[in-house]
Amino acid sequence: MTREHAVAESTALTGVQERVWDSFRRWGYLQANLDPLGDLEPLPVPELEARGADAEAARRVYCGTIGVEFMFIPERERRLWVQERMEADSRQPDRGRVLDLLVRAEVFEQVLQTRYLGTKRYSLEGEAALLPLLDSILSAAAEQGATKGMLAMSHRGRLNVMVQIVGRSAAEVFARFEDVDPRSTMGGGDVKYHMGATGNFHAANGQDLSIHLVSNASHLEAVDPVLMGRTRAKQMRRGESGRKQVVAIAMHGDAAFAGQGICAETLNLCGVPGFTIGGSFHIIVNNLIGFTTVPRDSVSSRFSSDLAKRLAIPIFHVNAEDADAVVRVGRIAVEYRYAFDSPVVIDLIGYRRHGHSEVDDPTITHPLRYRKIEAHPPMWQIYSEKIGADVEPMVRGVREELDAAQREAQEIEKRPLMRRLPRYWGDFKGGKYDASYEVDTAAPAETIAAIGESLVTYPHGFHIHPKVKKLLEQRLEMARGKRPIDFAMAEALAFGSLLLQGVPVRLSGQDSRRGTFNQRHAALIDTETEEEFVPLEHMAPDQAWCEIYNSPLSEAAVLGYEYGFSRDFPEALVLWEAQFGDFANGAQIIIDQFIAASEDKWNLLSGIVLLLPHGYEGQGPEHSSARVERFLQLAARDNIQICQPSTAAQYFHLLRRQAMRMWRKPLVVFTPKSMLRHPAASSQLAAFTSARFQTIISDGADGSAERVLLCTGKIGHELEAERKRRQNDSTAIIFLDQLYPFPEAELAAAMDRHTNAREFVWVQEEPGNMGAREFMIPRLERLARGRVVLSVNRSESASPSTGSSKAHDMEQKTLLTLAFGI
Ligand SMILES: Cc1ncc(C[n+]2csc(CCOP(=O)(O)OP(=O)(O)O)c2C)c(N)n1
Repeated sequence: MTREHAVAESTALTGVQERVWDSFRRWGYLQANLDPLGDLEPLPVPELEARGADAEAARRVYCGTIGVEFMFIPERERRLWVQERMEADSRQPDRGRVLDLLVRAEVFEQVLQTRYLGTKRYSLEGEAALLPLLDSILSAAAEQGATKGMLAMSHRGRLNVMVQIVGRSAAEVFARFEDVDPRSTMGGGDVKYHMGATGNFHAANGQDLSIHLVSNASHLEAVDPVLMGRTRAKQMRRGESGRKQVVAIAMHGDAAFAGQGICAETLNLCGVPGFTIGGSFHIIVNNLIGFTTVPRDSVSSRFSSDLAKRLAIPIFHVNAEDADAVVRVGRIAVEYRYAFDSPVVIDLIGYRRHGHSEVDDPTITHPLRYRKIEAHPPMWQIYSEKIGADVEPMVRGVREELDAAQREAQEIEKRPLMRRLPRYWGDFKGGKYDASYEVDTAAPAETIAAIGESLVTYPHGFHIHPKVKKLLEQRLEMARGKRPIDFAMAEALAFGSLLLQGVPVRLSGQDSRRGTFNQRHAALIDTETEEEFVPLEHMAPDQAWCEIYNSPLSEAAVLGYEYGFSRDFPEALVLWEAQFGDFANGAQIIIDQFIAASEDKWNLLSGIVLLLPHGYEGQGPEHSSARVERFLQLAARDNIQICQPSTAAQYFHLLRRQAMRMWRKPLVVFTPKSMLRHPAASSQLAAFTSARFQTIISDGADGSAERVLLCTGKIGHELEAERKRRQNDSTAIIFLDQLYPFPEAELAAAMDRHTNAREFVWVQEEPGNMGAREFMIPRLERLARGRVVLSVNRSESASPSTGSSKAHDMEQKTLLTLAFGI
């Protein structure tokens, strides 16, 4: 039956027949034959008890080896689309190609098993159909205009995918089992089944797709948003046709997909304009087990894929042992994605032939299932019997090929599987900081004035909010040097000047367009129409692109996404803003596993900027601290930059420095809240038109001070005010605007200039077990050359701050009193 035929027929169905078909369309997947081992039993569904020709026909379509969930999609057009595809005859795939991949998948694992017994490889056996599925998706995508596939997956089957899909040679992968010279990776690097890889995939139509398999952290699913952000960046680089050209395929474990919240967060990005990539493919490599835990204990519903039902996207369950069906589903998924710009989920249900890894014995926990698995033939055998192919010569051929590759592996150089970074990374550097990277970040006064004009310009007839109008008028005065420049204006000037220089800017965060503290106003809103206008997008015809988005209320997925974006747009200033820095720990995995460690593990750089509002202002334990201490603990070998600019001009230079230096390192910025508009933190125009970012700001350099207070951020301004109040002229204050890389030489010189000083006092708002104290004290002791080093801080505490604003005020007063030595 052709599709047209089916549709024509279905329009002629009677009401009763229509109801029968409808029941199967809606519930058929619950009785589909999805599990090769038969453990996933059909669910009794009264609606499917109908008998008769229509019921039988519908049962054949919807209760075979494909079960599809799509009737919950609100758009009728989409439901009909899936229905038509399902009810049409399927075309037979290239079975020779499918068999070849099935054989390659399993023989590859067997060769690894015999040659490297006792090593973990996370075999794909039992899910070998993943390869024909990927082949089907990539081949169909090539027909639709795709030129690049971005893949992300965890451990299971990764080595296999690297060879059969990414196109790396088996010898290269084997070489990693031969182990490397340990001196080349001491303290760094990563295990072989997490490394990224690039290569080429030969699609069935003869076209080559470039493939990139994203480097993976062990933390399951954390790579998902990174994949999406990277895909968006690569799409943007290709312009209009980018979405057509670059497709993302995320592979998930069944236990991980159900359990890890980041999957939900990432899926939720798919339709949001600032984050969409025109639909991603999500394959659940579903072996119905996670380590030793069966679905009963890892998911509260029947399918691990149920999470995806929060979105209006189709979910295809398919029995991995019916490779023809698997290939068909892959093709339908691609056509759906290209028709509707929508993600698609494919739940590939198979089994896991060995233990979690090959050194793990699964019969201890699941003796019955594993007895069944042991007696179960491999997929290629089942498929070759089904299609009547003489497979033995093929198996022999592949084995000989792999044996030769294994011999070659002992000889070849152990290079990373990334051929080389894309050309756009050519000019950028990682590694240790070098002063030669510094650039002049000042902007001419005319440029500042011109940006100021642009920032306050909006279309004729635009109804501006009176409060915003006033703010814009003030901004114009700031740009003309008639009033000190505050933090928000400094940021707009940094963005504006970079855009005019051709540096793109992308910022996302919760409520970032207006700004949590009503400070940014990146988008002006017409009070009559709610139309939006972003002045930074309209400064000059040849300016770079500017994207400032309100993000969904997620930290992990959004930061992961922006980190991913920064990986493929090194020339752009890419920023993620936390609503309050306190919430950044919702993205701790991304910070620990990617931002802090990716250069060390994978030699991959990023210039991502984290804007983390920080400061003790009596707003309670979760609106005070961005956890300075955590970032400092992550800092080593110049892997990240940790800064707290104390003035607006410092912020301006810091942002410009980040984009203009060729050194690409993540930058963590503790940004102000109450200081946003505070005169003490505002700067004169001259500080923008000259100078650059200063790692420390030191006063009292005449050497007369007896006591030197060292601090970072807001408390420094409070110390200055207190000093003034006390008319104290024997105390100097040094602000550390950069905590890491630690500005040792500058600080040592500043401290040495205080020849009369007897005490150096580290002053922080945070409790003693938090903040920069533990990082600073040993360093200050070294630089103090025998003079006394003290610290003033809140008492050690389990939570960052008090919940009482009055108690906060008292504590703050005490800090200031102690700082001045009473
Ligand atoms: C966030 C996180 N928690 C725990 C682990 C440890 N771990 C590694 S694999 C695994 C089981 C994963 O099961 P599943 O997602 O079904 O994938 P499979 O290994 O079966 O392919 C676990 C718990 C981890 N890597 N990451």
